[in-house]
Amino acid sequence: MQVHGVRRTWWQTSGRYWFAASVTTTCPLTDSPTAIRGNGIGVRAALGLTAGSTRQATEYIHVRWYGCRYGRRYRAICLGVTSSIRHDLRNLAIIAHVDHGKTTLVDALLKQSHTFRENQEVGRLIMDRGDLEREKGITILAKNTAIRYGDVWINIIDTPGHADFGGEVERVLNMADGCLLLIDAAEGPMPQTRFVLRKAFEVGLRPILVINKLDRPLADPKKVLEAAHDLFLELAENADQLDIPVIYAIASEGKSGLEPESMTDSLEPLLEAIIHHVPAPVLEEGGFQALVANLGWDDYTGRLAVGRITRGEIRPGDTVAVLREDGAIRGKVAKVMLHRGLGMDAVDLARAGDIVVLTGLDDVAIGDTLADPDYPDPLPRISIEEPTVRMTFSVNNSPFSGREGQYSTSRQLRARLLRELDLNLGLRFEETDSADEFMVSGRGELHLAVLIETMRREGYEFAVSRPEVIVKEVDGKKMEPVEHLTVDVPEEYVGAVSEALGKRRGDTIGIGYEGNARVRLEYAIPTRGLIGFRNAFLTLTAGNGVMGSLLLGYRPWAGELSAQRNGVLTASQPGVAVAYGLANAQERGITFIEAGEPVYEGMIVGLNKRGEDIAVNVCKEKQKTNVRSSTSDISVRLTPALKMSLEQCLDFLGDDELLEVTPKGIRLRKRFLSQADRARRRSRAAQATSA
Ligand SMILES: Nc1nc2c(ncn2[C@@H]2O[C@H](COP(=O)(O)OP(=O)(O)OP(=O)(O)O)[C@@H](O)[C@H]2O)c(=O)[nH]1
Ligand SMILES: [Mg+2]
Repeated sequence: MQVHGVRRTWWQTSGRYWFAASVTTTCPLTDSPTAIRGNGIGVRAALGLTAGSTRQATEYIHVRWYGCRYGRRYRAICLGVTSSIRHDLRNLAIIAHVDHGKTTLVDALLKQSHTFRENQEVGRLIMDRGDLEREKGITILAKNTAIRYGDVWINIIDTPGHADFGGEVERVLNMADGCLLLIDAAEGPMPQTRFVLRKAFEVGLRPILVINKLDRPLADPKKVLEAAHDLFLELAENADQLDIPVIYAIASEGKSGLEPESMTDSLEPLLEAIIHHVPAPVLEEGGFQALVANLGWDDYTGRLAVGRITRGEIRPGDTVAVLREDGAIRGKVAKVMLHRGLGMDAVDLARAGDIVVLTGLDDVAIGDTLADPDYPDPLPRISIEEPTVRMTFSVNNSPFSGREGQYSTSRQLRARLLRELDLNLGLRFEETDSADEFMVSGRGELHLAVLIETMRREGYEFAVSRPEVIVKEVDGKKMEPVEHLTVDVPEEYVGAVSEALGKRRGDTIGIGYEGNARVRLEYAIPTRGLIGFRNAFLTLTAGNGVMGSLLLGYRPWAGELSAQRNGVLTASQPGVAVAYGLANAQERGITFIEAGEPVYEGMIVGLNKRGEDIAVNVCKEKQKTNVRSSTSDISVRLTPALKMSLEQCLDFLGDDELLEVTPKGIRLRKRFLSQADRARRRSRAAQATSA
């Protein structure tokens, strides 16, 4: 029989298994949707199923439960019957705000499922394999793994929690049937908790709530549970989603429990909850169909396409239709692989429900449907929220161009950016009037900074402009993105943080005392005002604050922000910086370069104490005289240069400035390098405004 649009829920009560689904077909046994009162046995009897236990019988029944428990009674409508359930499989996504412990929990699950040899040294945050992920200690890309628990393979998708990588979460949720929503027991729900929960509900998932980090001194699991319930009430799209299983955990120690007071030394309670609450996939029959949710690369086999099979089955050698945005093509599958632990195993057959990795399909993009050529039914493409921040990527035209990078031409830069679009769904690319400059938009500064750093390490050199928010015009009105910012700080920093946010045009929308002398402030603030705020916030709170933000939408332009930065010191001529020249520059402000570094005219070498830009000669040597004075031999004492990270440099950039990025390093510079050029531009701009 044909079953469309199945949403399934399994749960267990009093030792019985229940299965619910909303299906838009008629039950062939009853001929029409039938209201059935009673427990599983009643359901079975009403459908005329006689043999087997409750569990076996209900496997075959699609029912839509409406209402809820009345003591131990249930109400349900039977909507359809299907052939089989994949009891051997669960597909699970792990979602949360940044740093609430997702990857640490996956570590513990991998270790406790004996994925590694007894004495194998595997380290921490095993899934964060990217160099940048390891350096920054955050997850950037969503990744799959699979563990075995009893007879069941649990496919786990670890997702990033940082708001800038929200696109990754949206991309992979359609592979899962259920999710773990982690919340830090001390911090409680944060903005990204709301975002990911909303996304999970949108695709119909019923989360298991995991209150993690119970060992933290400020942990208050009761309060966090209440806050989580409020969030569920606010966001749930149907009553089913309010029936929340809760597990308490200390991911870093691999412990979990049903109550904070009864923690066990293993993740068994969590694994049991996964088995019972995450719906087992339905083995849907029919022509093969899978949505490509990820792409990978293997040096031996080439392009890897990753996706969940929604219908039918696939074997090596099968021909599939690749339903692309611009039409269908055909491809032959070489290898069929399934995730097993951290690796993949080649198999002879994969069936509906499996998250499969296919090789042999070269022309495939994320969002394409792979289908049986005889039944080429496309699945909806993955939709991703729009970017809010953009910057230009241009060919490096500084005097040092071509010296430090392997790839520096406009053609190479363009090809690399276009390649990125295949994988990085939250990113947009536009040509500009200049052939040497491209506009790249992303979900936030960090999203773009990660791309810049990745390209730099691959050998590219280029220049980027200051990140700016994407402004829209609606009914002739200028609108800008505004975010809901939540900051959690110790009381003594509230004054400084509110002042800084006020200057950035933040409007307070809430304030709450959290206990333990901590305060939670909530603001509506233009995304513009948040650019560069993360660094300022770390300094203001001496690293004791937590912040997170979530896009609220577009609101009318809030007006200009007051100037955030002083003028800069630029090099007045090319050469090599020397101590004497730098010492002179340090009388004017803070310097960014050390003696011995080559400079060019227009390169930014420091920050002025005052508002205007000035040119300084950092290459100037002390006049040599024949007269030896008592002080001439005393070497100049220099304050060490202030070295800024890539993200700090992006925050620092002014409108008329660029960041030169090469595999060897990064340099701040003026867009127009010669002083004469800049003076001419300034006077032209002044004329234009006065005209
Ligand atoms: N005290 C305590 N710390 C924990 C626990 N679980 C994780 N952590 C710590 O929290 C930090 C963040 O953990 P991750 O697992 O990287 O968090 P994440 O949710 O994967 O973070 P993103 O992927 O960047 O969103 C790490 O320093 C962990 O050691 C826990 O149960 N207790
Ligand atoms: Mg992580």
